[in-house]
Amino acid sequence: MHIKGTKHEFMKGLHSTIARSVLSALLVAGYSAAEADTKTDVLGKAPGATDIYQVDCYNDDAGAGAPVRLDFEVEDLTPAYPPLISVDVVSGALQASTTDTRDGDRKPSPAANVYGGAGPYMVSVYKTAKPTVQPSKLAKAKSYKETYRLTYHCRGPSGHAGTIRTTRQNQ
Ligand SMILES: [Ca+2]
Repeated sequence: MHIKGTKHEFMKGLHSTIARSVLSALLVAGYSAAEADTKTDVLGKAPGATDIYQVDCYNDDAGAGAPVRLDFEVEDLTPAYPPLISVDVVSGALQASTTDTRDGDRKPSPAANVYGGAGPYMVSVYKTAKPTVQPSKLAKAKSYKETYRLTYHCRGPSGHAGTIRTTRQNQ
């Protein structure tokens, strides 16, 4: 059983390595980098500091068709402080979130998406604490200023769809 599990983990790792290689190739080709939008900003010291953006997707008539979903991820940028950075996206009854669990490693959180069509998508970026932090020390562990880069990407059936971002709250 143990060997089987290890093999499974290995295959999972291999698949994600392949996925990363494909993504890198696309980035080198200027595909994803040119079409995804980013927003770099700061969350203040308050433990509950939250930045909220509204993202609306639309058919920009560039061939991708009507928008079907929003892809998103967040990267916790240096300097490395105790809080983790999470992003939560809601569109109607649909919701998804992702967290960058390693600060300053130049890698974003796992990508996530919400299939909310044109939206609007309410995108909240906020601080979370590592799971090992005791509840009584939660506020203190989150009371650091953090810099992040949010990446978001409206997509239609055939690729990039038009994207509009509006800041709703900046803390
Ligand atoms: Ca990271």
